[in-house]
Amino acid sequence: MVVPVYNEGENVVPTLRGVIERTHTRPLEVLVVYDFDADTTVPVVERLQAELPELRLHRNDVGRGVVNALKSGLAAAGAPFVLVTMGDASDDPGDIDAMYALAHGGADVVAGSRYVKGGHQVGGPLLKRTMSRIAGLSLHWLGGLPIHDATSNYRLYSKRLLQRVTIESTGGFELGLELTVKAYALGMRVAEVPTTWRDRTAGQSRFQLWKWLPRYLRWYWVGIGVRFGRMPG
Ligand SMILES: Nc1nc2c(ncn2[C@@H]2O[C@H](COP(=O)(O)OP(=O)(O)O)[C@@H](O)[C@H]2O)c(=O)[nH]1
Ligand SMILES: [Mg+2]
Repeated sequence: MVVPVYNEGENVVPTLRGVIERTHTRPLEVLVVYDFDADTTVPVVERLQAELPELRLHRNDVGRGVVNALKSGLAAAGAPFVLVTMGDASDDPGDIDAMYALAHGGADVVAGSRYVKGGHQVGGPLLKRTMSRIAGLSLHWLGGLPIHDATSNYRLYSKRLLQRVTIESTGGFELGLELTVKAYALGMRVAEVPTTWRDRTAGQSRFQLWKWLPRYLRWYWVGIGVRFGRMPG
């Protein structure tokens, strides 16, 4: 598992306990990916390691920012399947076993999906939520993507996929959309599990909607184009 963190401090504790205690897949390695040594999450994780040996601290060596943290973590992960989950307790760890079962059954991307029956999104800015929902549902109904939520970053990837594609994302969380669209374009299996995403209750979101929107749109149009025979450039 790869968990990006930016000054989460104690906030990260329920996430890390949750992903380790509520999943049954073993062996398990959880990489907590931070950008700089003074990050407040680091001492908290060091303390928790005594109790949860699955935890590893991984210093992002690609460059600051969440997309670099994710790239660094995905490259460092040695397992055949890698789950990305947020460090602010926004993802429900109770869904991981079901996601893993689908990946084990052959899916190369398993998305935690907020926009299907049984899935929910609680809190967060209205505009971001609305755009994310429209993107997910239109990629499904127009683009033929087999899942309904294209933009969540609560996703499980096969190492097979990660080794086959080169990550081009440079902004932020458009990475999840990029990998999903590329898997779809390559004819690899993309599956979903309903999930509930909850906005953080402590700390601040670092999501940059306007700055990252053009990068999301790039992958959005590639995804829509797959059905009409255009491959990602
Ligand atoms: N390493 C690293 N992690 C980050 C950075 N920005 C955000 N994160 C982490 O990514 C996760 C989700 O970030 P957040 O800002 O809450 O985005 P939101 O949930 O979309 O509002 C949290 O675990 C953050 O700590 C960053 O610049 N570097
Ligand atoms: Mg958040």
